Amino acid sequence: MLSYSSYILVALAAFSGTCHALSKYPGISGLPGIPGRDGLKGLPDSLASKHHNALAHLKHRLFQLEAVLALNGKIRKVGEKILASNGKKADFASALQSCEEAGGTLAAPRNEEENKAVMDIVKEYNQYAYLGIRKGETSGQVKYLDGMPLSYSNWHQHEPNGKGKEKCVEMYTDGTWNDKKCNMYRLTICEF
Ligand code: MMA
Ligand code: CA
Repeated sequence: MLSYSSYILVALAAFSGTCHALSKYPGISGLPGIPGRDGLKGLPDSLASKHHNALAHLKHRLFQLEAVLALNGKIRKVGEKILASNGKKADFASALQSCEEAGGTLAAPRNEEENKAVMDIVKEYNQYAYLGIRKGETSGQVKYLDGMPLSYSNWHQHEPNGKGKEKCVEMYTDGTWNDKKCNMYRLTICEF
């Protein structure tokens, strides 16, 4: 299933006409991976400036849309991340699946600012949430979903304490973390 963000990327890629160049140039439009005027090498000036204008227009429109979504409390922006919840409680696997189907993944705070942003959503729904963090199958080491070791944590006092039994991680309403069984119903919060 293609997510909305995939459609936008495909549209931008198709429009710029230089798909292979998407990651090569810094992009004066301010959108990472979208070529700026200098990235449109080989195109006639008239076409390149049209593309440049169109990208500037798209960037402005995206800025407006993000502002509307933030105003309506649908998204929360923190650094480069966008956080959002569907308001649903689910077990870990189902929560992760929902996030991935939307083109994101379960939120995993990498620093205090991100942890606070996730906590704000937890507080808004007054529901504990699963984080995009779990213990390795055999090692029991706590990792991000891509297998990398944790670089930031905010464990509640005396956590993690679940040994082999608690392989997932939930966030409490005070923003602290608890290792927890993966088959509970917890709020789904995704990052994009
Ligand atoms: C529960 C469970 C654990 C947590 C303790 C804290 C009794 O177990 O949520 O994961 O560590 O509470 O008291
Ligand atoms: Ca625990």
